[in-house]
Amino acid sequence: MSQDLFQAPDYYQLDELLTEEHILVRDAAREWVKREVSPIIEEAAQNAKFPQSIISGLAEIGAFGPYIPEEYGGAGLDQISYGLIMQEIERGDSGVRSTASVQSSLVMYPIWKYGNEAQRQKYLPKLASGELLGCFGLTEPDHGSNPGGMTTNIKDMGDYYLLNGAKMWISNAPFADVAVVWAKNEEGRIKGVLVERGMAGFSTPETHNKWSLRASATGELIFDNVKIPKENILPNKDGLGAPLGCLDSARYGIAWGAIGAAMDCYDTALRYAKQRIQFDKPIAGMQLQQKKLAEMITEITKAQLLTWRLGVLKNENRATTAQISMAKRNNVDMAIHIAREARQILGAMGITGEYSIMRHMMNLESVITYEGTHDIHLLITGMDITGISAFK
Ligand code: TGC
Ligand code: FAD
Repeated sequence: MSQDLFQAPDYYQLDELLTEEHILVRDAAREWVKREVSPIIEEAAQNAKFPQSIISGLAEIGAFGPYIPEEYGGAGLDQISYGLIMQEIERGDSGVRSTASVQSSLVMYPIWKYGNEAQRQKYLPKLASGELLGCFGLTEPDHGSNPGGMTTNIKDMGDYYLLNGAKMWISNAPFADVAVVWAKNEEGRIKGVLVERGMAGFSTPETHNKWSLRASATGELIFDNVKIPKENILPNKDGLGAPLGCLDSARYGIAWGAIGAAMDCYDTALRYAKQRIQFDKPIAGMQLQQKKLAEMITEITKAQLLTWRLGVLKNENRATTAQISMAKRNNVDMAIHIAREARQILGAMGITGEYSIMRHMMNLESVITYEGTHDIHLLITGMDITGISAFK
């Protein structure tokens, strides 16, 4: 990839809405991405290889459990800082942000919120430092948008549970040390189960041939009569609301992350358009290209405002699931449109790995599908404003 010359757009001077701490945290993540992610990410994506070397750096910038209390190894930051870290990481690559999202919101969050003190002490500090990596198993081969239909199950055997079933499309699965797995008990109630690598009957085959999120490892979780010690069940919440509560936190991070990908595409296209001469003048001077660039910065600015406000509500514990859905849906859609327009501004160069745009565009095809598809988030808004569910 060519040198990372990224300059973050801030058209409405939104930095003035941030605290000194927010800016410090954001700038540390921004510098780290420039130094450690940009130089290696294109090759990692081309080779479909997760760059393990960045794990310790992610931990150092506080990307593993930004809002988890410091007593458990987290960074003890607020929700806007968490969002800004996700924005900066996804500016580098959505797959790297995926690793951080899963670790923080889908593994550390449920252990912190639904686990007991022994589980928190055992796992959280090691997850925060990157010594342990985690994954989150909700989706199954036959249950994607409808996780409530899951068939993965636990059976009480007296001294232990027996876990059977399979999960699919699981980020970080191939190398995760611990999996937070959602399974039904004999009463049909969904429970959180902590499954550790090495347990007999547990395997994590990698999913190959992806054109998207190539720098993130995706895999299956297969449970064939896995003996689960009783102390590995999350005791403090069950039902579908438990995994959906984790998704609220991860979707919030994705809303911020998508802005990062969009900012990178816009910034790259703007710089290219100013330098690329056709018909004896920079293409940035052509009305059609200005329309694209002007619409991009407008959409980025609207998303920045929406998401900052959501962060304020989240800090006050007032952000609703439907508000988070709206931001995830809007921002990912905004980013994917910007990636497509930016790609066109670069002409043929836009399809190469010399620039980040095509990689962002392909990554965003996963981001618009995972953590609830574009359609599902629209239906969540529809249900919220009408009071009628259109899912079933
Ligand atoms: P429904 O009847 O609406 O709800 C069931 C129960 O859950 C409660 N609830 C929530 N609780 C907490 N937080 C939320 N966000 C909640 N949403 C709903 C609800 O109140 C109810 O509670 P109770 O006590 O009455 O039982 O459920 P439904 O079966 O109709 O489905 C609703 C639907 C479709 C919105 C939901 O299932 C959904 O969001 N589907 C999308 C699935 C999804 O997002 N999967 C993501 C998998 S993880 C992933 O993709 C990680 S990628 C990570 C990365 O790499 O970055
Ligand atoms: P389906 O649910 O089969 O949907 C197919 C289409 O039907 C979609 O367009 C959808 O919008 C539409 N549709 C479905 N239901 C309705 C409805 N009621 N009304 C209208 N339209 C509907 N999952 C995890 O648990 N953990 C992970 O770490 C994880 N990581 C992922 C990483 C990647 C790279 C990808 C691609 C996926 C990952 N997922 C993960 C899975 C992801 O959450 C699911 O793919 C997603 O929830 C959609 O499920 P599905 O693919 O089975 O699509």
